[in-house]
Amino acid sequence: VCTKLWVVIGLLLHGLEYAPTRGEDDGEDGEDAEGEEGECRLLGKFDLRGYVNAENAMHVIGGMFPIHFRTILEEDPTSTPPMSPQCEGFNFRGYRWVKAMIHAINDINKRDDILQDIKLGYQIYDTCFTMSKTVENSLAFLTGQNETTPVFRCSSGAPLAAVVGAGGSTLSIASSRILGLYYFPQVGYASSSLLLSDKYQFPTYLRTIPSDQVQSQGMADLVHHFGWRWIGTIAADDDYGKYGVKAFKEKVENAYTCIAFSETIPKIYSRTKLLSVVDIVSKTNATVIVVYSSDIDFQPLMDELIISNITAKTWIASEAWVTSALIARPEYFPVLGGTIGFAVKRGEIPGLKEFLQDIHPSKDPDDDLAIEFWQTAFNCTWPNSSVSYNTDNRKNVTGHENITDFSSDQLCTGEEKLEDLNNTYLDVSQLRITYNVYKAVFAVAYGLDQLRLCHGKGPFEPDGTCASIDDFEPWQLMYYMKNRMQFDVLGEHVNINDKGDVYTPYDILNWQRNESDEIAFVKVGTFDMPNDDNREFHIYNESIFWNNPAASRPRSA
Ligand code: TCR
Repeated sequence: VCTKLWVVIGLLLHGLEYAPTRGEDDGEDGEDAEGEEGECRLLGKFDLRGYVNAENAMHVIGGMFPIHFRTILEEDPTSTPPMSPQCEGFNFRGYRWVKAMIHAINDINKRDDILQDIKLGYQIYDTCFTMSKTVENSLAFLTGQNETTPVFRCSSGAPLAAVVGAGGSTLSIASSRILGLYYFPQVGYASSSLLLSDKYQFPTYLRTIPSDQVQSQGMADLVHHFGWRWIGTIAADDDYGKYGVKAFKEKVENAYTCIAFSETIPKIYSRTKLLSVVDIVSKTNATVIVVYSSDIDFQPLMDELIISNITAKTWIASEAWVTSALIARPEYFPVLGGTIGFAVKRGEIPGLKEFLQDIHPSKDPDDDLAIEFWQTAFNCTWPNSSVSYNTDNRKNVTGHENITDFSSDQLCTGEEKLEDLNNTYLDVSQLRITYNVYKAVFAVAYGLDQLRLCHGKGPFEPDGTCASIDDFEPWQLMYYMKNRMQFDVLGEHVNINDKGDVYTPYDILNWQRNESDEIAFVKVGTFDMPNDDNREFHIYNESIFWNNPAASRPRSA
């Protein structure tokens, strides 16, 4: 059965779809809209990169991940029909998350205690860490269309059950506003902004990462524990940074503790703005600074802090950068050594390492991401591939320098060894968000399982029926997912409350240098908040490394 709704959404959310010029129903299948002259016109096209595998699947789970860091900004988008932007900057960590989702689905398909005889497929898209792609992805999920153009969701192929994603909070908020309209279940693995707990605005959003209420409370307890008086804060200019810092301030400020300064990191690169932040940091008397930001946004500021050689500060890291390979680099240690941060619970995922290693560009010539992975990781070009190599068009936008193209003349031989690679993709020692991805997929699977187990009398109107696993509506699955979901996965009990939130404990990590001069994340404490009224904060003072000349606990008076 087809509906007309999608056309309207397409129109509202500027130009990704066909829009009928006469505003009328244009037939049963939207497929041939382009041919039906006068009916529709082309406003643009979906251009989605990612992984789709729905073959033989009964249900499909959607996924959204930052596989690239950014889209390429076009200089003059109005001289040509709008095209969906291209992405660049391969993100090894995000790619690992994708693999974790696929691995979870494979695991579920192999088990017979959950969704026995039901095969799950996936449809995973790249958000490129941007709003426009995320909105585009969400529309593609709703309309059931990918890559090409039409408008309707028709009963062909396996229906999409739920969506896992979309990475950062600002992006999840954008997609959740669209998916929520149709009561479409969504499970987040990294978006921790407090805003997303509001079920009035985001009725169908659940997550496997705690809300930042918890983390901000932990940071405030940390500050009070050490008796620091003046604290600086730096936030990414998004719903994660701003609301995280807001909650932190509310919890930390008291008669004794004050905020020395509050700065934001611009979303669009601006050296002037970054330098003004550096200036404030260098002049302040506060020695303790909280940074609430993703690694991707924080890095440009880090580069400036290094250039200005700002040392003897103690940085408090939010979960998004505390174990990031982008930031935890030996070059940054003079500035960031001794950082104390909060990290969500770590987990082990059996078989993931092997699954990650099982990648080779010759396995599937259509797997563009595997080819791009290989090219970027080994700095070579895969023969006869059209996958562009890690170009960086950012300079072009500022208008001064030319496009930098890191294309390598060197051809990949295929003999390159993954074992030789010291790459975050293969590092399974700190599976935190990756672990959340795995749990998110299981949340969907358990929801489906609950729905399937309903026999005879069920919850649905008019007279208490069950939904059928062969043919249900997204809101029917939502019914099972929002009613305080509980399930066990990898030996852990996951408990999602009525706000869609989980409360899992945090590790408090401290950045130290190990024998081989790498950065080690040493666990120096834990923070647990099993519910809104209880909390436990433990820290082992003696094991902390303080990055100042006296190597002692700083006073921030
Ligand atoms: N919440 C952030 C995004 C984020 C993230 C991460 C991104 C978190 N942890 C780790 C990359 C890696 C926590 C948000 O926007 O809500």
